[in-house]
Amino acid sequence: MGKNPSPQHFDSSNYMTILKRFKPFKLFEPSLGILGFLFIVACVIFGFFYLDYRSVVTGGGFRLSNESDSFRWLKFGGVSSRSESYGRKRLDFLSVDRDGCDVFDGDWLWDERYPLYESKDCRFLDEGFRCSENGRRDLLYTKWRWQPKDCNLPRFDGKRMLEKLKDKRVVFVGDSIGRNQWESLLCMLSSAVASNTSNDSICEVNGNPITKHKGFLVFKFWDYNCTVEYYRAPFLVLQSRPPPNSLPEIKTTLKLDQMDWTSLKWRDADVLVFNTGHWWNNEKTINGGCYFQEGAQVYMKMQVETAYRKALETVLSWINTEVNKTRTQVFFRTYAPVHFRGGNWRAGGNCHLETLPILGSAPLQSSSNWPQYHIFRDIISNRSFDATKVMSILNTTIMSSRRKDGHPSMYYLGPNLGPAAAHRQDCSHWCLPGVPDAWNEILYALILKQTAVSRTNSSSRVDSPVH
Ligand SMILES: *[C@@H]1O[C@H](CO)[C@@H](O)[C@H](O)[C@H]1NC(C)=O
Ligand SMILES: *[C@@H]1O[C@H](CO)[C@@H](O)[C@H](O)[C@H]1NC(C)=O
Ligand SMILES: *[C@@H]1O[C@H](CO)[C@@H](O)[C@H](O)[C@H]1NC(C)=O
Ligand SMILES: *[C@@H]1O[C@H](CO)[C@@H](O)[C@H](O)[C@H]1NC(C)=O
Ligand SMILES: *[C@@H]1O[C@H](CO)[C@@H](O)[C@H](O)[C@H]1NC(C)=O
Ligand SMILES: *[C@@H]1O[C@H](CO)[C@@H](O)[C@H](O)[C@H]1NC(C)=O
Ligand SMILES: *[C@@H]1O[C@H](CO)[C@@H](O)[C@H](O)[C@H]1NC(C)=O
Ligand SMILES: CC(=O)N[C@H]1CO[C@H](CO)[C@@H](O)[C@@H]1O
Repeated sequence: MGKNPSPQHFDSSNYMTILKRFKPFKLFEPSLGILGFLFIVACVIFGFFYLDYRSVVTGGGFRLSNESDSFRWLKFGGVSSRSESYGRKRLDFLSVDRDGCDVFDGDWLWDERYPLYESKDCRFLDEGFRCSENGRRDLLYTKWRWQPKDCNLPRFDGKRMLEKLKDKRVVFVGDSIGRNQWESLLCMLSSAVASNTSNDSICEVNGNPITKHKGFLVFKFWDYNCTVEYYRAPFLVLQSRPPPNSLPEIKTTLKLDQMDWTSLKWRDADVLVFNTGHWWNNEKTINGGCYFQEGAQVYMKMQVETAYRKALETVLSWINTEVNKTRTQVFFRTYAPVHFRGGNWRAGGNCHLETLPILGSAPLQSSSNWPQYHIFRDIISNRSFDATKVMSILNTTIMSSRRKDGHPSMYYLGPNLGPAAAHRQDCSHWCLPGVPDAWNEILYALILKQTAVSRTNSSSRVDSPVH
């Protein structure tokens, strides 16, 4: 494609002189003429395609900085079915109909403009997510952008998001993968206001440092009066002491019919992002003396899957009855897949040799690996309960399952402790910058979209202009 012959070599005067030189071949003259003409037409069409392709690539809110970018992009997106789908012009997600584009159906594309921030510039990150600082050498994993098949996401703009979130509370509730996503958003937003370092314009409202051991942390962007909060509630439902006179092996119980005790603190948030899943296994429950309880009854034999179902139903009906949908936008992020190869996390499973995502139509990891995802899908597909009325689903499981390259693997200890032993890898959390940034870019798009929809509906409400 780079050797595009320039059309002036084939202009008509050249063509005439060529014809004059080859007078003896008069017999072929008409066909030569037709051939020449066709060749010129082909060149012109080819030229148009080339230009059009560039305008497709540069249109729709995505501007690639220069030519080398688009070639690199081509190289990585070279599977033919993908090239076809990328030749089609996509609409902006914000301008298509509400159901016009499934942003979770797409592919990872190489993009030189990524990452959105560097971990060394972000003080909100746990050590465990700072992969490159902890010794991970390859940085390819920071360069992939999520591209939906049928539309373009808006490019993330931290200032614009903060303006939307002015005077608002954004709350993440869930396990440490939720924390992963929360820290990602803090970095994405803070890099937008990073020049205000003279005044500490972002801080934890109770003066707490970032540490894994705090049950909740509230960061405030002072210039926007916006807080971005994290509440640790890996099961979402309430874990507490067993009822009196319980069997001695019952150390704690999970009350499947009650929300986590912190729920009062975040019920009235403006944006709520839930996740759960990774703790719903025997290891983190029954094997540790944590049994399931409903009402006053503790079940000694209830399966984890059954308990998980019941807990999800509790969460959904709580959202349905307790959350003011006019005020609060609720998101539920689906299970984030793990990528242990050759065993689980205890049995020496690893992911440290993975440096590329699964691209294009390459086969995905079998989804039977994620019972948590399927149970969630089952529950929200209950017809008598319209989940979409209550919340938006951040359906990130499948897109993330392509990112076997995105985990800390051996690089979750601090820079001074060196890589962890090869049989002790973290293939559950995600390096930052990395995959959770893409979840947050989608969250950003959905928040902007929601505002756009409510603006078109209510004529009385005057929203701040969108830049
Ligand atoms: C093209 O982009 C690359 C990477 O983004 C950059 O290093 C290079 O300077 C750019 N070249 C031009 C001519 O803009
Ligand atoms: C999530 O996305 C996948 C892939 O696009 C799709 O097959 C699945 O139905 C979606 N699930 C939900 C709950 O939206
Ligand atoms: C900041 O936002 C909160 C709501 O989250 C609101 O109650 C409060 O009045 C706001 N403060 C200022 C100074 O605007
Ligand atoms: C820094 O803060 C001031 C006021 O607090 C604001 O006007 C300015 O836009 C901020 N700069 C950046 C880069 O966010
Ligand atoms: C729900 O929130 C809206 C907007 O904040 C408020 O006007 C309304 O009174 C609330 N409804 C209830 C039942 O609290
Ligand atoms: C579907 O939801 C309704 C109302 O929340 C509930 O009563 C019913 O048991 C659910 N059905 C299934 C199959 O889970
Ligand atoms: C918003 O408008 C859409 C169609 O324009 C309509 O279907 C929907 O019910 C409206 N929602 C509200 C809350 O008015
Ligand atoms: C001018 C200004 O934005 N001042 C803020 C500096 O940061 C503190 C909190 O650390 C705020 O209380 C001030 O309002």
